[in-house]
Amino acid sequence: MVFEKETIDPAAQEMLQVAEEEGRETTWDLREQMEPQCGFGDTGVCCNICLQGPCRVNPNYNEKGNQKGICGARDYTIVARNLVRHTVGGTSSHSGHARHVAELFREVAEGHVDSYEVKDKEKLMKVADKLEIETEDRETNEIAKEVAEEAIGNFIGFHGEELSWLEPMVPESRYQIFNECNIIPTGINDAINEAMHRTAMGVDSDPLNLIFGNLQTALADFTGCTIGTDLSDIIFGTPEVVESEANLGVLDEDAVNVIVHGHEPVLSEKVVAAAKKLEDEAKEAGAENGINVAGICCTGNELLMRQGVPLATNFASQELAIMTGAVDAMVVDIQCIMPSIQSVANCYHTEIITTIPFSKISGAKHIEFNDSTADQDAEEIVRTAIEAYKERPKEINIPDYKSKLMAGFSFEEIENILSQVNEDDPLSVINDAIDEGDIKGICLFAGCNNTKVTHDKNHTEVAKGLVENDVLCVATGCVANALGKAGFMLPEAVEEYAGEGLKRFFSKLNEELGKELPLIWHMGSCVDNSRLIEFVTALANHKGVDIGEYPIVASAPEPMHEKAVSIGSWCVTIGLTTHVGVLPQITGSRLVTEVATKVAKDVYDGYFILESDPEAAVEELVAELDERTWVQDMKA
Ligand code: MSK
Repeated sequence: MVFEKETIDPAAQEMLQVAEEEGRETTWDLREQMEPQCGFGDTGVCCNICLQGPCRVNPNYNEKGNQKGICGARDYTIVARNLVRHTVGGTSSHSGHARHVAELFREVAEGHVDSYEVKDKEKLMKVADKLEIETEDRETNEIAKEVAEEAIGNFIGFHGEELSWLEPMVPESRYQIFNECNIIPTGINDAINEAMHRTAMGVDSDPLNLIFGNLQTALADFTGCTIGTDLSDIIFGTPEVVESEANLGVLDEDAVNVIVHGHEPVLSEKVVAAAKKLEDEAKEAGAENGINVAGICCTGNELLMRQGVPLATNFASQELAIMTGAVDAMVVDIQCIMPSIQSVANCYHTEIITTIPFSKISGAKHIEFNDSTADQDAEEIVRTAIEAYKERPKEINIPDYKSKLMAGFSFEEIENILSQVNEDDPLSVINDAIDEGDIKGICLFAGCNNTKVTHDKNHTEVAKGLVENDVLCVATGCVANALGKAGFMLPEAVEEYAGEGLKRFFSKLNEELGKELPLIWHMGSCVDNSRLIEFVTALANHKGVDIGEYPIVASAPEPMHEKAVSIGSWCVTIGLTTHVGVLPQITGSRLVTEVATKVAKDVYDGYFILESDPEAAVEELVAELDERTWVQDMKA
């Protein structure tokens, strides 16, 4: 098959053929031109922090080459500092997203904007309870105001006090570990600030101290993710099971196709509403089927989870969506948007529309999106797409590939499903299945695509291996998109891929429910990894153990973004052994690598499995789940 080295997605393969025939450059061409990549950078031993750099050190002490930077920094200092700065990038991304939602929520609570509202009062009460905010005999808006102030306070810090949103999210025993290691942040912005400071030239050079600093920043990242998820649910609704479709075949030749791409639901929810409102204008422009909104990356996941909007594709294949010639506008906000999409769009009629003042692309149209004028801004965006549609050339290439999928597995929805099976003790449905051996444990799939490996291949192979070994899998981000495209988020996939134990689990569950659940549960966007922690904390508390003793692992088979580094770091800190399928840039320091892959286990129970071979990764993940169950059995 052609382009099988680049991708296993048949729609992407077909579009790569089109790209070749039309002489278009893709991210895979750019990767090829970039080879060989710098070995120093690839292993994390290039330091560019001060203006004396770049300093590149040779970590192999038996070979020739500089073993210290100009200031005397050794490999372990350089690698640890670079790691912290990756986590800072991830933390500022997630928390920037979350802070926008928090500021919008405060505006809503104070009655300053009317385009948004408190949609999910139940979730507001749940979050208020979690934060120990009084809810009895109080107006919704009073409670919302206090929750909003608490959220903003978690960003700016409470004058040395610990983050209030973090403690209730993990078991008491885990919080105690954070405390003992002195890694509880006092504010998300404080953590980012301190991490940048400690990694500046001439500050922290102790690799272990830097690694603890990394974990502190990662916990700030986790807190930001949780705030983002909680407040988005309050404003836009907590997801419930929905059915939809995924892959480029969701584009509709006879509709104005609007792709929303990036991360925040604040904009994309309004684009969906505007698209519904302006259907007739699209039809008048000649689009028989009106307006078709589809998503890429986590904006797509947010809309899929709450509205059933289809997924066009995931990170690596974003350019290929434009090359179909059927995308009239690609509306972007923040994160994971390749600058190359504008060069690709230049060859088509597609309008690339940026919306956030600090996130522009040269050559793209900028329509600023403001919370206070959200409806009007979204309508302007959709009208721009309708205008572009009128210029759409006749020849388009929409690959005939799409898969049905089910999504919407928020923790609340999972609880709701389990309570239909056991009203008094819903979590026992999962914990009993683990005790009886039907389920070996749980795996969270998270993360992106990375052109260092074949697009979507690691995702699907690790998933196949785990479900075959009776692991209950949930997924977020671009891996969720990949697994959706490949048909894993359907009930039929249980019969096709699950091991005998997992099949028994689903058959009992489905029988009690009177409906069928998909094999892998879509939990949402990158920030929604927090949903899994809420789920596993509830399960661990129910079982009376810490997360580090619970059979739970995580896997990022194709990580790309700095956000994947911060998520991986907090997963390990919270006690999840975490597989990474593309080697992170830490292997230049033996010390840092050993801490990540071995020593971390002694402190946090979780550690990193760095393994690019999917089969070997499955073996290690399954062995970890087995070990946790075995230790529990021994204790019992
Ligand atoms: S979008 S961070 S490529 S998962 Fe959240 Fe996908 Fe990774 Fe971006």
